[in-house]
Amino acid sequence: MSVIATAGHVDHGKSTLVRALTGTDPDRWAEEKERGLTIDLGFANLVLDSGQEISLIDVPGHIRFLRNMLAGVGAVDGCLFVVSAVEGWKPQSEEHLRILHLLGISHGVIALTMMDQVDEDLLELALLDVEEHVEGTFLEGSAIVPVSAPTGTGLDDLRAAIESLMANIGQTPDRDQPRIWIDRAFAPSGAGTVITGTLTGGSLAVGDEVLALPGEQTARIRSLQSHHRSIDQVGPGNRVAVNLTGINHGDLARGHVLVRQGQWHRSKMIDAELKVLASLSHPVSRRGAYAAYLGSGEFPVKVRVLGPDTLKPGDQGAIRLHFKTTVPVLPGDRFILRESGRDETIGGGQLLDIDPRVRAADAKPDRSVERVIAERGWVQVDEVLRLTGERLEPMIGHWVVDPEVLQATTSRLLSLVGEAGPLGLDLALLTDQERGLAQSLEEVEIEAGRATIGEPDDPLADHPWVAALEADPFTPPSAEGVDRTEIRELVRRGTVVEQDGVFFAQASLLKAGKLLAERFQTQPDGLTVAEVRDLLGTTRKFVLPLLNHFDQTGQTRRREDLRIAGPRLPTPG
Ligand SMILES: Nc1nc2c(ncn2[C@@H]2O[C@H](COP(=O)(O)OP(=O)(O)OP(=O)(O)O)[C@@H](O)[C@H]2O)c(=O)[nH]1
Ligand SMILES: [Mg+2]
Repeated sequence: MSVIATAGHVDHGKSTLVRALTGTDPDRWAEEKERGLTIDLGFANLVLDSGQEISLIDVPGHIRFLRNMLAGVGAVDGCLFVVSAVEGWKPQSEEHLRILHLLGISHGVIALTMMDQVDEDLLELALLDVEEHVEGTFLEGSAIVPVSAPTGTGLDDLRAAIESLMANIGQTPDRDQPRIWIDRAFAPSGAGTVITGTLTGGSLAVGDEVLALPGEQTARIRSLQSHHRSIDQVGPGNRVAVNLTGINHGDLARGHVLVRQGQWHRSKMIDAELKVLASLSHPVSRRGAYAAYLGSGEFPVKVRVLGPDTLKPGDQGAIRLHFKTTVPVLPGDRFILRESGRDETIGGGQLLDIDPRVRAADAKPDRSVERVIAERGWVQVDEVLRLTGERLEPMIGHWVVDPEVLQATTSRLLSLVGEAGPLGLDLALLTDQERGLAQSLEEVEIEAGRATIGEPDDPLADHPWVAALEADPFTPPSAEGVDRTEIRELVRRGTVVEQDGVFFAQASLLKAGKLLAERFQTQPDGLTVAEVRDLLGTTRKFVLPLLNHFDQTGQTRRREDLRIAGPRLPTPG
């Protein structure tokens, strides 16, 4: 489903056309205004021949109600542009067209109304007049359909033109980030609080909790209506009436917003692109009282031109907007800028950076997600969604990180863990980001909440020569054929011990020590070399260097021909 707004000069027949097309008379709102309803915007459903149903928003054409017109066109997919064949192109035809263009609307059909009031020649002139005025705009090439509301002439053609227009309008994107700019809030008797607006960005369902902004109040959806039918759930791109519990209708108004909790950044300062109307008679500077029109809202703002001091008519540049209240927005949202004092439309464009970090003098706003990440270093993906509308895959934990910052954090973390030594670094001392990073780095090992630099793969682990030494512990094989550097390293580490040209595995020496200790328990006065040789089942060739080693390391002591236990002898067994 889609939403289309009328546009055009006052009294050119917009409301009459809506009534003729839909059977709904926008005038009936007048009566409802007496009961506290607004009548500035009218709403009607148009059922096309295909059965497709679209919502029509009827806007006022009078310049005095331009702000209501702006509230009506903030979230529409296309326009039904109305020009009277009697009066032709008028100032509000021009202004409405400019506004629709600045809002990024790119689809429309043109109805040339009151064809019953002109002859064929005048109708032809009016048609050429319109064609000329829309040249170079998004309406160039759009269908121009002459109609007469009272006689019904042309209405079928107009419906057909709207039908083919709808075929060109894409689906409203569903980012699971619903937002409704409220255009009406009221309290029908016995029904609590009801708001209406156009839902974009995602779906809402009965029972959902919503957040009302700027009041920051939560409420629950009691029921939903679209096209006057009750529904359980509604998708983006639809006009909706939402019945809310837990909130007073007096706390809600046009320009307020319903969103889901946690999904939206609230901005007070926004960098935006501004296209200045070429028809403006003066440059745009920081002086002046401005109003920004966003969604259905009108917001007083201060404007600072970024870069040059002023923007000339027809220029496109960047500005920084300062709001008095916060607004839930995303880059890409469109706005119109008006100067309140002179009551004139200045221009408009799209929001670029909804949370600028760089001071105005240096700001070069764009919609780049990379810039948003680079300016922050580490950003949680939920925050990226709030700041850009982009849902990124997290790189580490819940975070995405700028490549340079990642490198810097990685080397800092590695040296911290390295300095902590074999005891390791307490993970509790790290930030959430560093902890996530520690877990993701191959070099870092984590055990019991502490991070250490893991041993690199040891080429000397499970060395076959050491295995051979251990297999024959007291008659070990020689070092023949073993790489000399490897031998040196194994000796340096203490895995292998060299004594008098004989190599023993450290494990073998420990074994010998334990056997000796055991024997000394029954023979404390000492053992001869021959007795030790027999105990270990070896020969003099090996037992002499072994005992020399034991003497040197204090495991045995020499007493004449005997060896007795030394202070460093291992415990038996
Ligand atoms: N004869 C004739 N009269 C029309 C036609 N369309 C509108 N009118 C009359 O023109 C007058 C203005 O029509 P509206 O529909 O109120 O005009 P509008 O564009 O909605 O005006 P605003 O909402 O104030 O901008 C009304 O008296 C209508 O009856 C038409 O096709 N033929
Ligand atoms: Mg009207």
